[in-house]
This record gives sequence, C-alpha cells and structure tokens, in this order.
Amino acid sequence: MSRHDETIAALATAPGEAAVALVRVSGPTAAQIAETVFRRAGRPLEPRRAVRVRVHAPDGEVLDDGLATRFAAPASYTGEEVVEFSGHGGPQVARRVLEAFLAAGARPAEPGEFTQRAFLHGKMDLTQAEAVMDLIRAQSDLALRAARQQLAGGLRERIEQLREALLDVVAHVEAYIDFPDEDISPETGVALRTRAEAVREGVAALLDTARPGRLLREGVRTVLFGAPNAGKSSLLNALAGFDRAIVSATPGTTRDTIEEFIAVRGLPLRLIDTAGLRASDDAVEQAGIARTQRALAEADLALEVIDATLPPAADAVASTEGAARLRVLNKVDLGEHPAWRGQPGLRVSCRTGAGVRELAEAIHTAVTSGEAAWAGRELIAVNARHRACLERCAEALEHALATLAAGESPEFVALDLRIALGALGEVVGGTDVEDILGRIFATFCLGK
Ligand SMILES: Nc1nc2c(ncn2[C@@H]2O[C@H](COP(=O)(O)OP(=O)(O)OP(=O)(O)O)[C@@H](O)[C@H]2O)c(=O)[nH]1
Ligand SMILES: [Mg+2]
Repeated sequence: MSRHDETIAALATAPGEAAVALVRVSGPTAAQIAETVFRRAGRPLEPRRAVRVRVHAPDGEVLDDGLATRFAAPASYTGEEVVEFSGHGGPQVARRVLEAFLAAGARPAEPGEFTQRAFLHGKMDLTQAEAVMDLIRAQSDLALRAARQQLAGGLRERIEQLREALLDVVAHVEAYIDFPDEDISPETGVALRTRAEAVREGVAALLDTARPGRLLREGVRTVLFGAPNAGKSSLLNALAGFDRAIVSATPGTTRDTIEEFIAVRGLPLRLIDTAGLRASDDAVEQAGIARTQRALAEADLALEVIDATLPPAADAVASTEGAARLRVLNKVDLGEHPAWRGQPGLRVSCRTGAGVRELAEAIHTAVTSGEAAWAGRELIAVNARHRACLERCAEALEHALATLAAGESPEFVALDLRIALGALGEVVGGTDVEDILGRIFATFCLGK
C-alpha cells in the first residue's frame, strides 16, 4: 500500500484554547474509522450532514461530544472519503480526540498532506495548492487578494492558455518532421513565428509579476535610516500604530535592528528600524551601524528620516542603490530649518501624527508605480518557483525562435518548443513533478 492510500488524521485548527477544535480524517477507511470512534457500527454517517456524536477512546471512555460531517469521495477537499469532527477546543481534549482516531487506524498526517492529496486527485493544480498556503500566510489585503485569485485558478488559466497556443505551434512544426523532404515554407514560418512570439510575450508579462509576487509574499523590506535622534523609532511606532520600539531623547538609543510587519494601503511591509548613522567609538553602536548598512543593502524601500529642525547634514548619506527612496522630514511640529524650505521631502510629525497618512500614500506609490501587475483588478503575482519555470520557458522559446529564423531543420525547433512546453507544464504541475511535490507541501502547516 502506498503512503497516499493510507488514511490520515490531523488537528486542522490551531492548537491551543479555542471555542472549537476540528479534527480531519481523510483516506479510504475514514468512514469506518469514524464508525469505530463514534461507536456507530451499522449506522454510517450520511454525507454532508452534521450529526451529533460522541468520541470514544479504545477503552470506551467518552472523550468529547460534538458534530461530525462526512464527505464522500470524490466530493471532498482531498477527493477522498473525509470525516471532520468539531469538538471542544482545549489542547488536551483535542489531543485525546486525535489519538482516538489514530488508535482506530489512521496515521498522523504530514504538513500539507491533505492539500497534496487534493492535488494528486485533481481537485486543484499546483498553483492553487500553493495559493492555499499563500492565503493562510497573507499579511495584508493585497496579499490576500492575490492568493484568492490564484486559488480561484487565475494563474492556472493564464498558463493553460499559453500552453494551448504553444501546443498548436509544436503540432505544426512536428507535422513537418513527418515529411523530411519538405522545408517549412516562408509563409508558414512567419505564422508560426508570430504565434510563438505571442506566447513569449505572455510569458514575459507573467515574469513581470515576479517582483510584486515576492513583495506580497515576503513583505516590502522598508528600512528607516538616518542620523541618531531623527525620530526613526518614533516613525516606526507611528506607522505601526503602537509603541513597538524604544524612543528617547538620547541619541544612539536604537542599537539593534528592530522589525515589525505592518500593512500600508493593503501592502505588506517589513518595517525595519535601525541604529542612527554617525561616527562612533562605541563597539556596540558600531555593530548596530554595520547592521543598518546591511539592512539598507537588502532594502526594497529606504526611508531617510531627518530632523527638520536641524540644517542638512554635511556628511555623506548612506548608499541605498537598488531601493526606492523617500525623504521624510520629521518634527515639523517644531518648525522647519530655513535650509529645508522648498526642498523635496514628506513633512511629518510623529508627535502630532501630521503627515503620516500622506507618507503611507507615498510609500504605496513608491512601491507600486510603474508596474502593470498592481494596476489591474486581477492581481496575478507569480512566486519564485513559477518564476524559475517561466524563465526556462522563455529561454527555450527564444532559442526556438532563433532556430526557426535561421531556417534550420524543424527537429531542432521542435526540441526547443518541447522544452518550453514542459517548463510551462511544471508551473501547474501537469508534467512529472513528483520530486518537487515534497518540497512544496513540506512548507505547509499541519492539518491543511
Ligand atoms: N517634537 C517632536 N519630537 C519628536 C518627533 N519625533 C520624535 N521626536 C523626539 O525625538 C527624540 C528621538 O526620537 P527617536 O524616535 O528615539 O529617534 P531615533 O531616530 O530612533 O534615534 P536613535 O535610535 O537614537 O537613532 C525623542 O525624544 C522623541 O520624542 C516629532 O515629530 N516631534
Ligand atoms: Mg531609534
């Protein structure tokens, strides 16, 4: 019996105290196991009907009572026989209930195993399975929207369209291989080329969503930097909406980098407060400043925080190449030094809250402007795995087009097109993907 034929069980809700805990059982013997645990021999659970039941330990002790629902294969999340039991949400009672199902013949599920089975039974493709985890992990509204649309099949549909189009080209080219004496006529060559180019453009458009995809899944690395005492920690607190970082009038207060996840206009931000930049003899402060510089090197967005009551500093500002950059003139409640007049920069006061909303707006614009992926109603944003497949596809397509243009034998063109097709297929998991399955589902949480 393969592992995929075993009946599995897990707690599907988060462990800990809660109103309800849900234990999920899936596999060929789920219904029988449920009959044993609920002591309902001869009275099988009717599919899709919640029934009040009692959970029994093997020695007959009643562990809990609650509601059981059976989903008959294939009309279930996994496509298998599934039984779900919702009982009291205490950690001990949930553990005992799960143990009862295991004692009756189920084995503990591995992380992501339910969703893996849903994929294996054709309930969803790989992009949708990945979206399940994106949905669970989403840290902001936009991340949630992207995950929901991917779960609904948005990315799958795009990939399928490209595959169809490419398959058409492959079929045409391969038809020529069957007639070795015939070269691809110039007219047909042009037609095939046009179609392959359309696919290439579609792939490129998806690749353009890789950066939004990373920002939505990992958060926009936003680094607050500037001179000591400028108000970086105050700004972190103002944006987060609570006192996360220590604020004090003593310059050099923040020594280590401090991170907080926040959402700004639907965007997930990894906000990073840093040690103020200045020449220092203090070893701890120096180490903190080195961390600031490292954080800046990896930033997607750098917010330079400046005390607007002071004149512009003469010394060199930190390098933030690669990251978008915004200048924030803080403490405007105290007035602005004349040297800043007419200078660009967002005026804020962490003390009064003035300008913080406008700053959030500017952050949103700085991150999203100039990228088509953010603009449409449909938010398609590929992940790192999709990106790697799409890059391979684009490369093979490029090669196929060059081979076609050089008038080489159709065999060579077909070979490259097949590689491109295979790479597209890997995105949705249509081809042989056993080896990557384990890697993907291992990142899931238990019971999902
Ligand atoms: N009046 C006024 N004071 C502010 C404002 N923002 C911060 N401060 C004060 O400025 C001082 C320094 O603030 P911090 O947020 O600790 O500054 P920092 O940039 O994190 O400083 P280091 O961690 O030392 O680099 C504190 O006394 C704050 O209360 C503001 O908008 N207006
Ligand atoms: Mg600070």
